[in-house]
Amino acid sequence: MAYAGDPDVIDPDPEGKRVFLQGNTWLDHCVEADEFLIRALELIESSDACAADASRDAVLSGLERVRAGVTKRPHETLVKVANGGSVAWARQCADADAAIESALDLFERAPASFRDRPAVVAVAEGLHRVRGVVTRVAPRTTARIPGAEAASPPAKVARTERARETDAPDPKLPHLTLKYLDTKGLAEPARLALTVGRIPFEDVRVSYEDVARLRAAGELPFGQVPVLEVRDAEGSAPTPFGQSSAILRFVGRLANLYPSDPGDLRQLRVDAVEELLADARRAFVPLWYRNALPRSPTDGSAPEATALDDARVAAATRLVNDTYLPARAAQVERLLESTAGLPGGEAARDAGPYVCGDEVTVADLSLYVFFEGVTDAGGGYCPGVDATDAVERCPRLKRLLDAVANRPDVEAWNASVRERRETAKKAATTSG
Ligand SMILES: N[C@@H](CCC(=O)N[C@@H](CS)C(=O)NCC(=O)O)C(=O)O
Repeated sequence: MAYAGDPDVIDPDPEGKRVFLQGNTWLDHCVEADEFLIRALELIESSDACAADASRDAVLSGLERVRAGVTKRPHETLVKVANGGSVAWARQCADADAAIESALDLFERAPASFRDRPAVVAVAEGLHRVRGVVTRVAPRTTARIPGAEAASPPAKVARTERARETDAPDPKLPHLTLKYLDTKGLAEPARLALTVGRIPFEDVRVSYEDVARLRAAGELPFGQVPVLEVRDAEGSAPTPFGQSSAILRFVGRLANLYPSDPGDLRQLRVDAVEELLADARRAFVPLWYRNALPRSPTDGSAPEATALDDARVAAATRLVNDTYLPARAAQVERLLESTAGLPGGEAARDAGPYVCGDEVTVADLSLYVFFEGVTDAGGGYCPGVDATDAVERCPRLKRLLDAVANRPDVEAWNASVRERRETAKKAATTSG
């Protein structure tokens, strides 16, 4: 059967079995698909097993073509479809589909030692998904949905080095200003996610007096920091957004460090970590504020009626060190031992090192910030708290924390913050 009435074009879905996708959903799939293509390119380029295959170069250029024509600029291609370019578009998709098939064939022919590697299995599964959703379904995309023109795709910032080298910053990316105290605390995971994802942002450090001023000026939606101010690329007035977890998920999606595909069970792993850390932090309230309640969200004061005496603060500190934190560390270790929601199963879990196998996510950044703050590695997050021994008893957690700490982008970020502080200190000494 001819496709769209054109006898030259093969119908990519002759039996009409595949789903129609709404344009915006399709954009999301394209962004995800592009990520798999990047990983496939990197795998093939770096593997000795593929070097010997006669089709290698053709496969590489085929996959680059799929990226350039279909997945890297999905919004443009969607507009092409909407403008009536469906015949040429169908042809391009059929070509892209063939290129992906060649890549999968190359994997099939490779020795088992390569083919069975968890990373290869994951990429092959990803490429099957790209075929299933993007390159075969695309010609049937319902492109003329209201608002599809206005909806730009999520910023494409993949985590791989290749993507970072080849993708110029997206000019449509919003301008982001993240305001928080000059500590790691609740904003550091978001700062790290933006850094790892190479999303430009303004890192503004504020004092408690600044927080009070911002609160009085109505610039803190929930009366506290962190606050993320977002301006669109055209430079609109900034809109402030509060709550660290909401901010982290938002920037995590921008940075491609948060599994957000519908039905992707890894999201549950990532969110579970975030919630567990929020639970863990709640136990610090009596230690931070010497109070049963946290600071008042209306004026930042610590309520006198619920102030704690030294004996109670000491008892709370002991419980946190001896019971609460070791239990939280062990719970994270159990999550890292489990394969629930993890594509690639036990092999991916054991290869690790992250919550979602070999892909770093915001959950890993949060774990790193939290445990660095309560161990020898950094310390000082909460007075009197030390979970060094508890972490030592959790080998998978320890491996994860080391992996994040040793990432070159995280090391570079830490060094730049240290340098910024030293420069500020010197400036203060000179002027004082
Ligand atoms: N649930 C909020 C808690 C925010 C919060 O407790 N912020 C503290 C700093 S960690 C703050 O703004 N303290 C200053 C004040 O309350 O005056 C979040 O996760 O963002």
